[in-house]
Parts: sequence; structure tokens; C-alpha cells
Amino acid sequence: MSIKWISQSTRRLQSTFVPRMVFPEFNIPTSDFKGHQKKAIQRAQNLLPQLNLLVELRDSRAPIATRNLIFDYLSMEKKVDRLIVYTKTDQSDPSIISSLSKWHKELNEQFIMIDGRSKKGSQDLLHILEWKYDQFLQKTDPGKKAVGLPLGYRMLIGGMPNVGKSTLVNSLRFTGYSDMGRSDGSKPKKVAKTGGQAGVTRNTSECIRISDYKGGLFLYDTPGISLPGKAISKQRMLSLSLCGCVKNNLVDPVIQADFLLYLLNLQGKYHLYTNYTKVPTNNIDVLLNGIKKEVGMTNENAAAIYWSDSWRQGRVLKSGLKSGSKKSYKTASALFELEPLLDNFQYKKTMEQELEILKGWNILTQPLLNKREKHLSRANTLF
Ligand SMILES: Nc1nc2c(ncn2[C@@H]2O[C@H](COP(=O)(O)OP(=O)(O)OP(=O)(O)O)[C@@H](O)[C@H]2O)c(=O)[nH]1
Ligand SMILES: [Mg+2]
Repeated sequence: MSIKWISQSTRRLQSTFVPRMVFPEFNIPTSDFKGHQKKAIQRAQNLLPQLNLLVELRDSRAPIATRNLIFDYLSMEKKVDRLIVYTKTDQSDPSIISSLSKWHKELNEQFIMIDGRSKKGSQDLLHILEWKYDQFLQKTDPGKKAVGLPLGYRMLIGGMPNVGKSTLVNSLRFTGYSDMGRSDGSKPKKVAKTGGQAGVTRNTSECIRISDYKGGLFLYDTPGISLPGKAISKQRMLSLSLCGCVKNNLVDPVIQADFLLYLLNLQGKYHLYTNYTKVPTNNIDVLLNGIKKEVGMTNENAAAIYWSDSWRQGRVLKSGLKSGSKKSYKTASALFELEPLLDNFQYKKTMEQELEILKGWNILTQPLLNKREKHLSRANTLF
């Protein structure tokens, strides 16, 4: 296996440390598919004929694992235009931008990267959505270019759980609202519930107006949708759990933390944990013991949860913490998946192969989890 990201300088600096090249095959569940998600797919299918754009959100820390093939099918089936939005760029490694540009160019797909919580992120996206609306009018009905469509431009925001859909809906509405000519100085209310775990939104929203531009821009917020187990590998599942896209107790916390350590080492980001271990390590027990001592914990699982959780939020403890002093954090960014780190990874080929797996598979008539997946979702074992 050849890793492109361990730079020459890192190799020289840490010449005695060699990161693990392979992560063990743990027996973990590969699906977190739920009943309300099935309902959301059905609703999306019903809404598609009246939609002008499908906005698919992915987490830029794991752009491959958070790509949901179901949206490829939905947009292909009903021939709806699609825009891919990578969120959480404030927590992702900036070098992913060049890989994303190359991959999407190959597939002729449009994408944008934003921090969905920021004003700038939602302003940039709003401008792009208005531009997409203009393009749509130009293509379908140039006569209406100045006034817009009678029902406005309609979009559906979709993606894996916890990628930031509802957060983006709220910030787009806040941004659009300030342009909507409210003269009474009133502030818009938050229209979608948000939260740090998977599965916060349970139902597809009503149509939400986010701008008055040419008859209005409207969108639907949807619950996060997972993939069926047969379309997710174990490593992708680990990436999804690091991003918070699956229920947080689905995968053993020590395995999650170990996978994160494995990835940080491959990215040469040792300095982001050596405050606990002094030197780089491949041994998760050494790291967890260091965390227990530094943070004052006695339990290994709690230390693992603490560490992965702080990374999920994009922040790590500053080094030199004295016992009894207040904890202070610094921001940290990294990738939570292996594939973009590989020298020989072929995005287009991989995606085409995966689309084949789901071909002919009717999501609405299949059982959510098979017997084995049900069993694994209750117990995590190492063999
Ligand atoms: N750092 C960062 N955090 C974000 C961003 N977008 C969303 N979040 C955070 O991610 C978490 C999940 O956000 P939600 O908007 O609830 O995600 P969702 O996709 O609607 O989740 P479900 O409804 O469960 O599918 C929240 O804690 C947000 O504050 C982003 O661009 N950057
Ligand atoms: Mg939501």
C-alpha cells in the first residue's frame, strides 16, 4: 500500500517511527438504516417531479464514506440536476480540495465546499443557488428569465445523517431573510432542529422559503439517510462513526479511537496527540493511558469516547495541561478516511463499481437490516 500524504519532511523528522499500513478487520456492523429513513426516501421520490435541484451534502472529512449512492439513483431516475456541497471544511484538511477537484472533474459534477455554520458559507451557497436558478430558466424557459417560475425554484437538501443539513437550512434562511426586505427589524426563527448526533431530523420538512429572488427559492430539509449494509465496507463504517453519521454507540469506542490514531499517523499528524504520549505511537492503549492521566479518567472507554468526540468537534486539548487548571482547546483538522490518502485510489472507477452493487436493488421493498446486521448492531466483537 502506498500512502501519498506522509510527506518527505515528516518522514525525516520522525525517521524512527513507522505508521501502521494496515488496520485490522474488526467485526463491526455495517448498517444503521432506520424506518424513518425509508420513509424519507419515499417522500423524496414523491417530491422529485416538482424539484429543480437536489442539493447533496457530504462531510469533507470523509468525502467518500459520506457520499450516498441513493442520491445518485434519485437524481438519475428523475433526471434532477444535482449540486454537491461539502460541509465542515473548517475541520477538514485543506489538501483534500485538489483531490475533490480532480475527482469531480472526471465525473463532470459540480461541487462547493463550505462551513455551513458561517455567514460566508451560506452567502456563497445562496449566490450559487441563484445562479443555478438563472441557468435553469435560461435552459428551460428564457422568456421567464426576468420574472422566474410561478412556484419559484425548489430544492431538496439531502445526505447522510449529521452532515449538517439542518444547520445549512437555518443559515441559508438567516442569510436570505436579511435580503427579504423585512422592514420591522424582526429576526428569523430557526426553522430546523439541529444537534451533534445522527438522526436529529426525523421527518421531511414543509417547504421553506430562503430567498425572494425571482419568485422565491424554496427548500425541503430531510432526515439523514444511511446506506444499506451491503453498500458499506467496515472501514467506511468506521469513517462514518468518526464523523458522527451513525449512532455513536454502534461501533466500539476503542476501535473508533484506534482507527483515528491509525489515520492521524498516516497523515503525519502526530503532533495532535503527542501531548498525551510524548512520542508517536501505533498503540491505542498507550494513547488511552496518556489521555486517562492527562484528563483524569479511570476508564478506557471513556477516554476513547472523549478523544474521538473532541475530534468530531474539530478540537483537541492543548498540551501542557496542569492538573486542576481549566481545559483549553485548539482547533484540529484531519481526514477521517483512508481512501483519499492512497496513491493509487481511483474515484471514478470506485464509484462506478459501487453503483453496480445497488443496481436493481429496491430500497423500499428490502428489509432494513438482515439477521447478521441486527445481531452485530447489538454486539461488537473482535475476531
Ligand atoms: N464545524 C462545523 N460543524 C458543522 C457544520 N455544519 C453543521 N455542523 C454541526 O454538525 C452537527 C450536525 O448538524 P445538523 O445540521 O443537525 O445535521 P443534519 O445533517 O441535519 O443531521 P440529521 O438531521 O441527524 O440527519 C451540529 O452540531 C452542527 O453544529 C460545518 O460546516 N462545520
Ligand atoms: Mg437535520
